[in-house]
Amino acid sequence: AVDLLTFGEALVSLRAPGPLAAGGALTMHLAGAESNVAIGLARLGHRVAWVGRVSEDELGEYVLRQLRAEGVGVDDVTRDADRPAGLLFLERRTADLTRVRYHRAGSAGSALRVADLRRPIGDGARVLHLTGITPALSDSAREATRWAAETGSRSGMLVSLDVNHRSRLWTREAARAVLAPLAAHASVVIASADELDLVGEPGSDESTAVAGLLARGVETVLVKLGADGARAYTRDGVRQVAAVRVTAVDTVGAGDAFTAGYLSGHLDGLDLAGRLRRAVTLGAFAVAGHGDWEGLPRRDELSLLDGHETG
Ligand code: CKP
Ligand code: MG
Repeated sequence: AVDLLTFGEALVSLRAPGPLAAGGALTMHLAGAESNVAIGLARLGHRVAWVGRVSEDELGEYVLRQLRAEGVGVDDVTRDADRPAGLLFLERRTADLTRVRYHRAGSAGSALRVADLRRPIGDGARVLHLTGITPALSDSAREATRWAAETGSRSGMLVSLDVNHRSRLWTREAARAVLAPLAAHASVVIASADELDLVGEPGSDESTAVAGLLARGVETVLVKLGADGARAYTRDGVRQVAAVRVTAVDTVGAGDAFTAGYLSGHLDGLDLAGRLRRAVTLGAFAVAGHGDWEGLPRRDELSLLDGHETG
């Protein structure tokens, strides 16, 4: 069994240097929150598998090549001959202001279904990582995510859920109706501060939302605060960690890097402080480089930012 299993939609991201409407050369990248997490862990030497549906054409081939090149297992990926690759056009205006346009409705990735997950989930994994993006893609992807969360937690995997609300895919109300029940199957819930009420009661503040999650059996709630670091809540209380200070050039992918760092620390048996330190370290690498995951460290590079102050 692998260390970490994750599934979702990997996208072909076309990045513009400035406003999309101004044209210019687009560069091609692999995107997708779950594949970002998978790559982050694979770079650190963990055994990782990603599952999803990719198009039968050269764009699907590109997605698989990138994942293989990063050491992510793709044995259970399904090639979908009937549907196109999901695309994302991204224009970056400042380091932390990006606009995305999806062309993913009806894509191969959105056709994910329970049958695609039976074998890999049956094979087991120490950690099963899900995001709130996948259930927004289609009815079958929503059912697949629900099934995976339930089956994974029942069979003793550590289930982690990154809320990752995408307002271009669904409303907060629609997301809450799906994600709040999903969170009850998770051991680790990861959210930015403005996403917390999507896994709790509408309008609930941080402490109420966290208390609700802990009462429903979640062990750790991680609240990402961007340049301010993160807070981790457990039954034992709350612990705050500062971000590692770097010059940010591109914040997309920071959340996925944070998640990869936290889960890597878990797999290595680190205590909460060590897991959080690795999480903010990977977050810093992600924002310091361009692209969602290209700048993420290999294991021998983890200490590169050690001299950088936090706070
Ligand atoms: O929350 P993050 O900035 O870490 O996530 C970025 C990813 O999957 C990006 O790769 C994009 O493709 C997406 O989130 C998405 O579907 O929006
Ligand atoms: Mg995110």
